[in-house]
Amino acid sequence: MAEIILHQYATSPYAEIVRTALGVKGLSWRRVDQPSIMPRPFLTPLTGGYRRIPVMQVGADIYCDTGVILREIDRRFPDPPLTSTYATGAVWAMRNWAERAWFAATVAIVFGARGESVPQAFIKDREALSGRPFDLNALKTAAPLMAGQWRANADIVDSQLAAAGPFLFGAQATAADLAAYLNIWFLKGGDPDAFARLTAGLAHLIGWTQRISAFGHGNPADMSAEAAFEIAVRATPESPASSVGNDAQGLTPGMRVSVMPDDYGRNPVVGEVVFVSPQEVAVRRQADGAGEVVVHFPRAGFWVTPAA
Ligand SMILES: N[C@@H](CCC(=O)N[C@@H](CS)C(=O)NCC(=O)O)C(=O)O
Repeated sequence: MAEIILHQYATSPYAEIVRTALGVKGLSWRRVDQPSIMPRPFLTPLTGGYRRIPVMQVGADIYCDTGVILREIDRRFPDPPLTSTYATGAVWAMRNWAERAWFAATVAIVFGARGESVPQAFIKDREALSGRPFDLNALKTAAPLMAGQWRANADIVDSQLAAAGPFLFGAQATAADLAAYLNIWFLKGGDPDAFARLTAGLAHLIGWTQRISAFGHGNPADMSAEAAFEIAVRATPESPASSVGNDAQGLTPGMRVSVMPDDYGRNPVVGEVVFVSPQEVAVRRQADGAGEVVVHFPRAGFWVTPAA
């Protein structure tokens, strides 16, 4: 089986979700360090324009967003599972909440605390990504309000752990645990004082944090971006599974569509649908210099529109 290649950078909190998933599974994988700002000349041609991190590559199949990456890792390596037999839907719902609603509070606190030390090039890059100015004063004003939000969200996790622990849905870590941990990892690294203050007294959450970090990252081996690109050049995309019918938007294989995130970094990726289900859409496209690739996206949080 082709190996897992993760395009990432060390300080990316979303990449930490995937690195930890690979740790939960005890997998060997290839780590490609990408710059934390654009350009990414050996990655963008493979995604077709999607610009966020992490991106997972398996041969000529490219997976964008942790939503589809976690599902795909679980499909390929089901043991131990990243879902729970009695709460599968709740696992994914909690994942979506943790990586969006809760993370918005985490980002505001961290950048409010560290804004002055953020390099100009990074600020310019993220302004282009979000389409909004990086307003340090607004972040500083928001930080105390967001502290209340952060604690409310952490308390949800703590109470769920008290009821169902040692992990959020029982004996094993799921996608929900990993996405919730994103907020812990980023706040702890970005503003340790706020982390100590906002987790004080949440004994279940603190114990759980240690259990998750103990999973580690599996066995990564470094690979250059050029070498990963060469792998895509030589590989053929895997044959897609059969699509699930009755799509909400009437999508079927063969349609030409454009896919983009609905929140930020709305760079459209255009291709021909090869697989569609309520949770995934995959499109075939010609990658500049790498031939045919198939790019996979989650449905939740992504817009699919007809393309010319
Ligand atoms: N919902 C996405 C969010 C990914 C995301 O926002 N990643 C950040 C880095 S942690 C990013 O891409 N920032 C801009 C960049 O690195 O280009 C996911 O789950 O993968």
